[in-house]
Amino acid sequence: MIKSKICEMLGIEYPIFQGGMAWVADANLAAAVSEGGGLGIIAAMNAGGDYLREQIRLVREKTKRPFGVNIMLMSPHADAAAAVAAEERVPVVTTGAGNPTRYMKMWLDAGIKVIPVIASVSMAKMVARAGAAAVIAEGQEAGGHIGELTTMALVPQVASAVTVPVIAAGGIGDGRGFAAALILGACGIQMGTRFLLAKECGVHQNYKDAVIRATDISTVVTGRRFGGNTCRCIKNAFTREFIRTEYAPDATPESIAELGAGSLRLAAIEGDVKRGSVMAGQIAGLLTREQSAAEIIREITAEAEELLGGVAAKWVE
Ligand code: TUI
Repeated sequence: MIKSKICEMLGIEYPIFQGGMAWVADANLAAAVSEGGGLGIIAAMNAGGDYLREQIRLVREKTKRPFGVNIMLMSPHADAAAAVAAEERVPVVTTGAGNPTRYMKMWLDAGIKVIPVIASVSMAKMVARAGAAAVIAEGQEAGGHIGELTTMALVPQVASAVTVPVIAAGGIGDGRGFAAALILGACGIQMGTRFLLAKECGVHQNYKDAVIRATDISTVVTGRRFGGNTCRCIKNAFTREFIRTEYAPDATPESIAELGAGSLRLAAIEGDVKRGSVMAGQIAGLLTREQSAAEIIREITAEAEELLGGVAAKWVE
């Protein structure tokens, strides 16, 4: 059994978080992951406060175990979602795609453990100073919105720079990645792409099939030219068109700002994996089948324990 200080802090069995994937991470998936002993996370995504409140109520009906809510800071409804998370006094808030410090006092006053996703040492230090309980260091192997650094380079630098626990994310899909993350100085992991293939994940079957078909070189990053909204997705007609448009000589940050609007919903809900945005991480090529969330958690923990052998004593209770 791999236990670490994050398990004790949050009251979870395994130090495994499920990424707060927009249009994917709903109460059903979050409850399955939490029931499986990890930390299930509901994505507030671009929805308003009412959607989030309903999902929180649903997850509480399905599990008595701890869960989290992810606030996507680029969302136009981030203020409303942040307020709902505080009102509902959810156990954990994770944040993504920005600087969460403006909300942190409100969450901390509500007794919430705040665990931001960060993509640099400076942001890790800033949120730790502001009272973060831990940080999720996410490398650019991850799917969706990403920073510049790789997991291999980011995790040890963050682990050396802050005293709060570090959760590694980006490119982790099995027990080898889990074990490697612990060796790099993390005390837990977050996975998104692997949980896309959880049986309890309600993303469209075409999306799951696209992840299963993916190879090591199937993903590409859109939005690199002007930065600000870099996003890793599986290559398709959508990404080809996006990249053609962003590298056109007359393109400007303003002219491409709206390019991705609605595209994730199109793939995740409608199942249009050609014209939609199929966000997934670079580890997609390793993944071959659907399993229950609990099986995923058990399997990668067993693999990591086997690999770590005696070294596991550092994490095992
Ligand atoms: O947030 C994510 N991944 C996401 S959010 C998302 S929703 C979306 N939909 C359409 C277009 C774009 C996004 C899809 N995937 N991951 C967490 C994450 N946060 N990765 C990187 C960061 C990050 C980057 C910069 C966190 C903080 C940060 O700070 C920069 C600053 O100075 O504000």
